[in-house]
Amino acid sequence: NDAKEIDLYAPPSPSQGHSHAFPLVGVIMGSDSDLPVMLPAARILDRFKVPYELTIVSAHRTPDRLVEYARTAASRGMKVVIAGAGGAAHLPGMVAAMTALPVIGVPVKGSTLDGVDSLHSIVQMPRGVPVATVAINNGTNAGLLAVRMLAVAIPELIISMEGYLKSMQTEVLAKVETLEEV
Ligand code: RP5
Repeated sequence: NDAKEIDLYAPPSPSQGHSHAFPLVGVIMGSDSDLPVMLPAARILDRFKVPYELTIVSAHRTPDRLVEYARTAASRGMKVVIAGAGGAAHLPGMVAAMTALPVIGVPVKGSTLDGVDSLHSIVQMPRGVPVATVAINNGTNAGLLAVRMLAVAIPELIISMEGYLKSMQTEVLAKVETLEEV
């Protein structure tokens, strides 16, 4: 399936697989074990036809790669970084410390502490260095928030997002009808 096709260890800007040559969004994660949570963010970007790259950047295991990634993200043309991490989740905050781009943090639920450790690590940023934090394991909302950020400068994305909201509404109302028939 999808998880197996992606080369998460590929260099930061390959023009192959799930990474576009000129990504507007960087989707990064601390470990390949975060992939099931981060893949929905990528799927949302696919849906809105937003070019992105997907890769591993570990704050603790690859600190030099983290610095390189964060310091060059803006000059490489990226507009938003989505960063997911579990446990002592320092990745989103450290990226935010080294780039002026908006950073969206995804707390990943680990095998212990239910992801609250990660949530607190990401959301409790010091004054001056914000990270927009979504709910635990909510890669989908991270993708949607990135699209909304890009939509500020890309009017077509506003139209697409309005369509997305409408389709959700239609879906829920169809369920309401089904339930009423029970
Ligand atoms: C974090 O440690 C990663 O983001 C991951 O959520 C967690 C565990 O990593 P693995 O031990 O599964 O590689 O850095």
